Amino acid sequence: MSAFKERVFSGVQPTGSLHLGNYLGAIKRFVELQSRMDCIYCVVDLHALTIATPPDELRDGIRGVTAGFLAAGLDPKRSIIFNQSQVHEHAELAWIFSCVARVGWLNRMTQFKEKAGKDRENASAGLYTYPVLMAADILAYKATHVPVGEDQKQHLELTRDIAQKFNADYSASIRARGGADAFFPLTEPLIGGPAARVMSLRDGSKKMSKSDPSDYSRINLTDDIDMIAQKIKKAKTDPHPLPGSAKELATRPEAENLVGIFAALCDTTPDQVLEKHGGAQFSQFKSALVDVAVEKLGALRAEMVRLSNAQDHIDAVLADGARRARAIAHPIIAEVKEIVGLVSAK
Ligand code: AQP
Repeated sequence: MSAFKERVFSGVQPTGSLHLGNYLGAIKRFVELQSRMDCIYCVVDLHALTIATPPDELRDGIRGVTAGFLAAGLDPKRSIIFNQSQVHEHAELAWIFSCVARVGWLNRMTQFKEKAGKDRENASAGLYTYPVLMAADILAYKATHVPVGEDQKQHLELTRDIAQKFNADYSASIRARGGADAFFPLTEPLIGGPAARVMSLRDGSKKMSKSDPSDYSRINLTDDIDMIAQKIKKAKTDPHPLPGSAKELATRPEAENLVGIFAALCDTTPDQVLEKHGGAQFSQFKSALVDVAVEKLGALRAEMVRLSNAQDHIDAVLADGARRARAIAHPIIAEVKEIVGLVSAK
């Protein structure tokens, strides 16, 4: 049995508008977890600074993601909901971790390569060290479980590497304090289900993403019914009818994506979707998918719109969450400082 108390942590960047990939791959699963575990959900606004964002857009984005959390069903009484920059322990631990992580580890991060593109020399240093801050976000709470989409798997592995190296480098200091051998847990990623990687509606080989220049590549959680219907109807497909089993989707990325989205929205499996829709032409299947998407996302969108006029409420939720988050992170970081040999006022 692990010596660590089970605790969930995850974050979402306030860049651009939330989309179906963020919802099915992450936020919907946050909601499922809050009834069985202690959960901390963070709007990771410091991460958003890694790519230049106009200040007003960033402020709106922070409140917009918070509204998305609440509209999706996160309960601020049960879960801790806050924005990262209100808890300075994240940035403090990130610095200590940047002295634990190796440059060679960061050089292997594929997300940096994808986001920096060809102009790597001109990317911000923050974009390069982003996964170190992410490790600090998680370990500032000694979180044991992190629900994320598949794109974050490599960053979670780096978090485990940092925890392991910290535990090993400072093992004598950790033991001298009379605690367990390991100070940080080796956090488990919670990745899975039919929507662990929702793909672009325009190209089944690319993940659905906020930064895709084509708005038709994604369904935004703020899209209205007509827009959702239009985007699904225009989604790229192939000329064949749907097969009878999920195994037969392996070479058909666009079909696999739409079936996966259907399954995730209905809390079922791709095989069960195909039991009902196998043999259907895409025009028929897309109509059924529009009905499901509108039914499942309509109420969420309406609540997001309502909350967009409730800025004081959103800010109060974030302030209360930050206070509760700090109460957990502060003693952990104070102990880290002692372990590494920093002197603090008593
Ligand atoms: N397409 C996706 N399918 C499944 N899960 C996804 N996530 C993101 N895209 C998909 C998951 O959503 C959570 C929050 O993501 P984020 O905003 O923190 O970071 P991101 O991966 O950078 O999101 P985007 O939309 O792809 O933004 P850009 O375009 O800026 O790169 C994470 O758990 C992520 O796995």
